[in-house]
Amino acid sequence: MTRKIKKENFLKRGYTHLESLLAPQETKDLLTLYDELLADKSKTAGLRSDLAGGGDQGNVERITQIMRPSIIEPKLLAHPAYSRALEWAQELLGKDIALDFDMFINKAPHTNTATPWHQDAAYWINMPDKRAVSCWIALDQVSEENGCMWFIDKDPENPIHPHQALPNGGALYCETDANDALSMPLSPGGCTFHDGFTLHFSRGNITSSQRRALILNFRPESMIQLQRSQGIDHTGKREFRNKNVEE
Ligand SMILES: O=C(O)CCC(=O)C(=O)O
Repeated sequence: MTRKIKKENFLKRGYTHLESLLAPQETKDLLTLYDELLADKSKTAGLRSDLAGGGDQGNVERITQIMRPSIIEPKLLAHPAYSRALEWAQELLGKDIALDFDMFINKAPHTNTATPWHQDAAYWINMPDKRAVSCWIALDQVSEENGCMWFIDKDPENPIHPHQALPNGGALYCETDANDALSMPLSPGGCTFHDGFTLHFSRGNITSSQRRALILNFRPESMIQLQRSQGIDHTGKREFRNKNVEE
């Protein structure tokens, strides 16, 4: 698939993928930084939680989320994942696109916990410029068995669904018909790109290894500034912030 077709797919369906954003050695280098933070609960405290809910109550983390890991480990920002994903994000949405935030999401072995269907825009304030793209980079081989991403084609008639939060500060979720959802297995270093309004989900990890992903979220620089002026820097607690989109 050419770059042009990937862009057309992204704009029409709300998602696309690359077999290889990163070379094998680049993926290994990134994993070294990733694993250090994943193992360090004290360094990541405050930015770390369980998307499944309940991680801060002494339970085993099932879906570990670390927000803004590059605040703790600035070396991440120099990794080619960031510059290459930005180049793609600008190609998909325009030259004014910049990095808003990064995050790690890991599904630990045998935790069998799905990330429920949701739209990322539900987490964000309602912004006048709605362009946004998340680059989800696989650091392991990802399959339906360990939690690869699934997508539903974007519906321009129904931009945002009502969302609710899982108990104990867990992920946001919404009701949807997932019959036409498509799974996106990837090799390490491959990635998907999805729009902020695209419905997505991943199954639980039923394998004996980790399912590690780095996620980079991009949007117009002016919208990043708007969020920061309202104190939104993606380090705080999860909330359904975009209730007014349909009004
Ligand atoms: O990694 C996952 O399971 C979910 C990722 C996700 O929801 C996202 O990147 O927006």
